[in-house]
Amino acid sequence: MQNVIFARNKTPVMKIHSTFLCLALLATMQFDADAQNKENFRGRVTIPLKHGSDHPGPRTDEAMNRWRSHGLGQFIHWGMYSIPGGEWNGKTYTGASEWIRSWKDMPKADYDNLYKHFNPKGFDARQWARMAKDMGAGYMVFTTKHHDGFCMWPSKYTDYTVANTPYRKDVVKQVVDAYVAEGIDVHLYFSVMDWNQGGWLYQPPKTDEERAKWEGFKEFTRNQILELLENYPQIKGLWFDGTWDGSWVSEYEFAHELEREIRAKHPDIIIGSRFRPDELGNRQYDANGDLIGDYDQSWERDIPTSIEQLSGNDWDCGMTVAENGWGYTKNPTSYVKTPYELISMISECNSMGGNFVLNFGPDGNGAMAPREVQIAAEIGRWMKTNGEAVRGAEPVVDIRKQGWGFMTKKDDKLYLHVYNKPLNDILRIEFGRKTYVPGAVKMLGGAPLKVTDAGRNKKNSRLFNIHLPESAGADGPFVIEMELVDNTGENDAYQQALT
Ligand code: JFZ
Repeated sequence: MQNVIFARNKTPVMKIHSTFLCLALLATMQFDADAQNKENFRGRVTIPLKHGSDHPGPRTDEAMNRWRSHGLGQFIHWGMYSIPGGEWNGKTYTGASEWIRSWKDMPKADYDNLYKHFNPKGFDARQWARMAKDMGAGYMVFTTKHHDGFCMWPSKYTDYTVANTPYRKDVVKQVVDAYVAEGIDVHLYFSVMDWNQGGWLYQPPKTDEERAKWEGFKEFTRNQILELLENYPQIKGLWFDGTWDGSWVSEYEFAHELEREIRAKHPDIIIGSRFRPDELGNRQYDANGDLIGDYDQSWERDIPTSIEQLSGNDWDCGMTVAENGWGYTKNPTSYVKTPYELISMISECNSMGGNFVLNFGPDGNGAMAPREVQIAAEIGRWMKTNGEAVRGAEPVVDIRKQGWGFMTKKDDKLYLHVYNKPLNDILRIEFGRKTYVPGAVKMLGGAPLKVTDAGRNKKNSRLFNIHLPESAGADGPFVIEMELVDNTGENDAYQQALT
């Protein structure tokens, strides 16, 4: 029997206490021998957990179906770090710009006084929302409080908020109202780690004094989260972050109780896998490999190589435009992705059932960076023609993946997202025996395409050639829509030579 339990292909769960493992092994030894021979047993140990996954398997309620259907979202990181934009005193910080406070070359006092200068004359939430709408985003995630602890809403529980800046107005409210008015769902980002509230600890408290402060911090965190729910009841989800340190990881019971409280107040709310650990210290996936929360939040700036890696779970992929950094960065020191690359990531994530959430970092004055405005416009242009292959589209698991790109589907429509156009202008598609044959085929936003029968292969799969016009792709990536016609009743097959 294997003793290492894999939460998913990527992360072996190592933090299983040995005493617990022994108990679990003893328990499994009492299994009837037949059970061990069952095909699906595969040596998996099921550990009884009080604070593991609350719903193994995806949620299927309307709110979750809606979230799943978005396909494309917008992330916005906006806070006091947007003022320096990755530079201070003429020096450039090569780390993520929203982490600049942790840089040795920026004095803490300088950072902690930035809020006194926050007066973003260029901030217009309705303009941001229109830009997101034109880009084709179905939802957005906004940073209410990042690790620095600065609150973009007038929280009652600290003075370190927008209410005490020259600007004074509630930023979160403006963002929520503007996006909701555009029909874009809003999720709020909230960092549990807080560098400003004096009670934050990295490790569990050791002294009485630390314990008292830490209890105060937990209450403060609970108050702020409930305050956000109370102030902005229109939100659809909470996107938690800063939950990786030992202090919070040891609070599995408190965090679980708080999650229950949030859900009781806001029954449809969507919460990702980053909020709370199980009682054995496993994060994202519990000791049994079941997802904690409603969707897998661990694919950050990363895309799975196959849908199997997701074990059927919902997921999102938060992506930065530069390689590193979410906040405004005057001069990125890392590679900046092109619109083409980002569009291909939309297709790639959607072909595996994930939402692609592209990050924007407006500057300290509230203006979107010109490079990001340009990217949003290019994506919007692509989405206008091809968005139906993203919004509400599902991954394809019963048609073999082919090298020209990615597939999604919706009802009886298959979408072929083409990124590698064959030099002969012939796109090959293979349908397994007794699955489908093509019906009408056309370019999204374009003309019908000719399809010819290309016979069968050794497996008796049916092959079809889609004939592309030479001009296809001249304008960027394109999507072919193909009606799928049921072919499960086919009787034809080649007699293969017996070998
Ligand atoms: C966190 C933040 O530190 C960062 O500034 C940004 O807000 C981002 C969205 O979230 O960074 C993380 C958190 C978790 C992982 C990676 C980066 N992770 O689980 O791989």
